[in-house]
Amino acid sequence: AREVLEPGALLLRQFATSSATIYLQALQAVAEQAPFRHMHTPGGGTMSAAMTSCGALGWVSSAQGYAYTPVDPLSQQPWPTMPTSLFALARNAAQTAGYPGFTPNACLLNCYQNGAHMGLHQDRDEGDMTQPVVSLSLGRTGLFMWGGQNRRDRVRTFALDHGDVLVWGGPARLHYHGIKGLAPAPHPVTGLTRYNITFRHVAAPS
Ligand code: MD5
Ligand code: FE
Repeated sequence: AREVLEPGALLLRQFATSSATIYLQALQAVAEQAPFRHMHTPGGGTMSAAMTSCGALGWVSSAQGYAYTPVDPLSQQPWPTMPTSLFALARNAAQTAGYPGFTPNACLLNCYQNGAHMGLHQDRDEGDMTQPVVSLSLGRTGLFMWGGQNRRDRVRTFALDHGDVLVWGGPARLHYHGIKGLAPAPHPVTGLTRYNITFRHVAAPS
């Protein structure tokens, strides 16, 4: 099923469900090389979602700020290669949503356990705003908050279930969004854990 949240933003419910086992295996393989970790924020806090990355560039947060880096600061090695199954899923979802030729080079993996959330924010570190962001939800249901171009705009909440894919671009690319929390019920495969994988095209720094 396709739900247009608003122009540029499409929710492809259950788009990834039939191959979800493959995506979860790919995620585990990435996490073996580059483990999930709780990053620090420029404001002095610690993120409640644990994160890691794969692909040419990984997103890192630290006391120094946010950045996309080619090297994992934990291992000082390049991030793991983006699994071809994940690249293909993202490209296929973007194409389905009307963004052909998506070439993600940064893949951020988020892991939410009880009590984890992600405050309202914009994704604005990518440099290239012409390509969409694609997000894949796996495991326990997350409560997704979705606002507008201004922080004070009205926020709606949607459940993001196992296998749901969001594609976000064009006029919606800079909308505020976040994760309020997790639904109470455990997931049959991942238990109390929710994973979210976002795919972006990050421009070379100029
Ligand atoms: C998550 N992740 O479920 C959330 C939401 C992030 C992030 O927000 O930056 O890692 S995934 C849905 C999403 C991703 C990127 C952009 C937008 C929504 N958006 O512009 O609304 O872990
Ligand atoms: Fe985001």
